[in-house]
Amino acid sequence: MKYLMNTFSTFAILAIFSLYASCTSEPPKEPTDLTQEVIIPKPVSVTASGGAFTLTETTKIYTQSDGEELDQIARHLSNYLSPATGFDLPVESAGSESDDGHILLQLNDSDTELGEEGYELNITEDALTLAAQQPAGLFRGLQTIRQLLPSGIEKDSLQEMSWKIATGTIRDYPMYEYRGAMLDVARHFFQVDDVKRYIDLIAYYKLNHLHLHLSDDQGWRIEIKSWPKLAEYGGSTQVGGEGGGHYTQEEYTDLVQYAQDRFITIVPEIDMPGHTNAALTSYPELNCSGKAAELYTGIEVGFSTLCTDSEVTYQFVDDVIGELATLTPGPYIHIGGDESHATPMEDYIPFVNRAQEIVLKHGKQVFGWDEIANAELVDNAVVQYWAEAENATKAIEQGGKVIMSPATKTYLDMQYDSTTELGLHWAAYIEVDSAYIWEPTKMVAGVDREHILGIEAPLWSETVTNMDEIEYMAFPRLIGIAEIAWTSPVDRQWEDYRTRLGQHAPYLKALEIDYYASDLVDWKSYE
Ligand code: IFG
Repeated sequence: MKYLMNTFSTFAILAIFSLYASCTSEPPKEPTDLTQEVIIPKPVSVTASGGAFTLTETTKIYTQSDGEELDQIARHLSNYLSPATGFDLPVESAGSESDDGHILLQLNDSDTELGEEGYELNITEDALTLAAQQPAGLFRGLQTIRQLLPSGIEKDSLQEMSWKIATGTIRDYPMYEYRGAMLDVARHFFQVDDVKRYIDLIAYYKLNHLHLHLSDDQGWRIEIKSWPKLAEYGGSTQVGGEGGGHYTQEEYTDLVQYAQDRFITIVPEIDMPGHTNAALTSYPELNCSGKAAELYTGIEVGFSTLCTDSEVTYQFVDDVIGELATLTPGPYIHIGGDESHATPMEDYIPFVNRAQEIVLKHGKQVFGWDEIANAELVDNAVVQYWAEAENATKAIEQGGKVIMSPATKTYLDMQYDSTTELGLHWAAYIEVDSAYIWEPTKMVAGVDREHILGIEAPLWSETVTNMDEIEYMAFPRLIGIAEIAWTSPVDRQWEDYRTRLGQHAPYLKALEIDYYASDLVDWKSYE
């Protein structure tokens, strides 16, 4: 009997295993209809021609126009493809030869509809041609190629499978020129490699700005050579009191370059005059009392202020912005300006006016949270709407542009629902549908399409301490916000998006993104 039971249980185990194996690794379907492929953000237009292009070890990547930038983009493509395929695809300048099965990257400056970041992908059974007006458009097109290949392409180990892409044409370009994410590295500090991982992930969804919240009450995170104690002492702790840290100027430069190589612009923020306790602990002379503040590891806001009637403060602002501007090729310096509850408005306004002039003096454009619209905005100022609609209105009345970051829709530190262990809910609980079902031009009366430079999703880190937690809070909501920033509202419907997001799950798994598997989505469990 015992033997019989052993035989039965062995059989049962084998049966269960083979059932499990069949439902988790269903062979990838032959891609034949390009219009059925899931691409997020959703492209402008897709037409199918019913065949399939096959990537093989003999595929070559050609660049039509000479230039280091195209070669670098082609090498990105080769690097994206090699771990899972095992192919080491060469990059060559295109000549007359057109060997079958090749990939061609070309710039076409007459296709003006594509703009700075648009691209056209023509796929036949013999060749895959990616054309753009600008190099950034080629890089955005690479992300689409990645999503057209089987999800195994994102695995970092060799996958024995065929690599087919459905044939047809994709023509695509973004709605908004500013499509961003913000990472708060002040409440909790994140190492360079974590920030690079975040850059990799936002690049995959065609975002093009990363705003780094580099200073706050709990930490100063960027080396300033003329005020060394800011990072050394002001960066020595974080929320909760364990850990801390800062980026040396060399590390910051490395991050800027890493982002730039992915056509992502870094927007550095030094929050002031409020949210400055870390600076106030580092230098007594920055405090009106002349006495240094204590390090702070809690999560209250609105209790700190620079001493706005002391000239030392403006020397400090000038030195900090000057060093940061030198390190930042992007056009913006973000001066914060939020929640300055300890700064009387009659002091706040002249401070912000002077801080703006300092940014201009160092050749940069002013960027700030919506409260700075209470000051006199300088030309080309960008105001980040997060909470007060009247501030957004004041901004456009002064000719400013607005970045839409409504806390009730885009704050990735908001809990998904009351059971989410991480995050806050002062603005709202934000489930995956709520983060998608909104329209930037309908958030503030009078703030219309022509006033909106773009969209940005901030992730505040009071309760977020590591990369897994960053990914859990950011994904999948950031994917939907990336689509809102890229895709026209006429092409965005929740039911269509939730279906595509569910089918996109194998790519999230292959990328090892620690995403929140919302019950609102039918997450596909096999490729
Ligand atoms: N508001 C504060 C942030 C952060 C956030 C957490 C802004 C502009 C609440 N300011 O959002 O520093 O504490 O959700």
